[in-house]
Amino acid sequence: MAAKQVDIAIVGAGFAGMYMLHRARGMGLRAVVFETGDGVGGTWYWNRYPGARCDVESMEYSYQFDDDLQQEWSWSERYAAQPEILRYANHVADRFDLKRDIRFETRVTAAHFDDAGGLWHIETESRNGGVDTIAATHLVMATGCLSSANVPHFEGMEDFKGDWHHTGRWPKEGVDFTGKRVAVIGTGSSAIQSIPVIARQAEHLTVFQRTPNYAVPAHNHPVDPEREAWFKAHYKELREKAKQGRSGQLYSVRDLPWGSEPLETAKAEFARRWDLGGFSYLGAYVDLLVNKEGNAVAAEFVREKIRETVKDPETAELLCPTSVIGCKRLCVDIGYFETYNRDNVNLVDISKDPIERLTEKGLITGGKEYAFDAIVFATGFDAMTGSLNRIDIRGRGGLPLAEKWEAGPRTYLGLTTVGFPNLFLITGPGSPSVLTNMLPTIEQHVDYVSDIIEHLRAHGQTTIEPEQDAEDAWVDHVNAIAGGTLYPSCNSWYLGANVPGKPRVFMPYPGFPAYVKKCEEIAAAGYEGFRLE
Ligand code: NA7
Repeated sequence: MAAKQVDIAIVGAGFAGMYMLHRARGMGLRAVVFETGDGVGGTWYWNRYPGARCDVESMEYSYQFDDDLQQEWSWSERYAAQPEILRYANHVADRFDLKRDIRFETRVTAAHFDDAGGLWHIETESRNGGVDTIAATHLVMATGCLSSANVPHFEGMEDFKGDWHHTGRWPKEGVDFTGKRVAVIGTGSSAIQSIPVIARQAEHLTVFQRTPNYAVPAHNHPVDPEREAWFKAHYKELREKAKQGRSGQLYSVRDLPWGSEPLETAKAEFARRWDLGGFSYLGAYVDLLVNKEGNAVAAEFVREKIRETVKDPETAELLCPTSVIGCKRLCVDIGYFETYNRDNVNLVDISKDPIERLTEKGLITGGKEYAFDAIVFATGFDAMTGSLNRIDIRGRGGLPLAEKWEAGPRTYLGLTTVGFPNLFLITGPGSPSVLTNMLPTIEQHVDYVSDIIEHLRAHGQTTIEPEQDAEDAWVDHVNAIAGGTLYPSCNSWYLGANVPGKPRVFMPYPGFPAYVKKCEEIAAAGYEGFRLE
């Protein structure tokens, strides 16, 4: 085998890329990982903004493929903060000696499938501008669902004399806001996490809100050593139990539909779950993302909490979301609404008067100029497809992936796409991905891809590609399932609605845990819906 040819090329050294590399090595494959950053961690490498934290509980947000690993690692808080998750990623990379096969500071710019040779030809560019190529039998896109920063293209961006940063591309050395007038644009999860922290440091903070968001309290606290010991003693059962839940997490989702209890009981259940904190709030009834009436009561309960918390009634009303609760990913906050009671924080509603432009001093909205020393764009990501479409990926006959997906992504199982043989998308569009706990979902996909590769080798085959019928049916199925829920009712990044010009298609598959069973059945039937050669 030539030095510039591998069995498997992996793009991205986040949790997906790292585990894929580990599995590939275990199968004796020659593998290489390309990573733009200078370290592992993916989303946790880039999202270093103040207050960045996982919204899945730390004891569940970890790998489970190695029992020694899960036994030896200790999380310090109920919800782990970014620096700790990044330390965990590095711990894993060092423990399994992964870094020697990761080419850091190397961006994959193109990947073209050669029909005749049956190989992927991959072009990379290193930070110093060096261009390189490599051929691979299998190409795994472990590029993450939230990796491509959505930086708005405001007129006058270059005129602004202060500093601006996007939360998803935060400088490694951190940003000191002491004594500064700061603007935060956006009120999604990143903003909701960073606003309380920035407010404590900055001289003044102005938040520009286009759409308010629902947030439930994290009630974060240090991990109790006794609970940790119990959890570790029962990891196997707990991990299995989590896999039966609709989001791959342990929080309880009651098997009760809305309307099965009197309204007062329902409100008491919402209050109980509010006090528990986190995503469990939406598990009060099994159908809260289907039943409009139940959803409206759950939403009103949160609005009441906002009105109770925020002292200025006008600000409180502006902070009250009106959409379906849960159709955007529910935010888990630490003191977000309370922050608006501070003297140095104010909220500007830009729902009717969008930001017109940036200026030398700050920005203009509603005909008024606001002056700042720093602007934070908490404006989210070109989710799920952004990090794929920005690479020049071409399949059979030179077809660009971005062209095939012009009207929205089309996949079979969210893992593969017709015309792109041996290309695997870890947690790709059309898979449960972001609607679940990403770590176990990543492991399920990586294990599935590994099984496919083993199967091909065992049968003397080299190529796998989905059948057109199977892909069409899967896309229809995902749309039908999503269409039967309240998810498509608001402008979320699940739908691509946050990126101007992006096709409005519900990208994740709201079908966990049935999805895993379906994958297993397909494999057991000799990879039904795939063509293996
Ligand atoms: P989100 O959830 O996409 O939030 C982005 C926010 O930025 C949201 O409030 C947007 O308002 C706002 N936004 C986006 N573009 C603009 C422009 N041009 N002008 C004003 N406001 C804008 O991203 P996050 O990073 O907070 O969270 C992403 C996920 O990471 C989250 O769901 C968790 O899973 C972790 P909009 O709502 O579109 O009106």
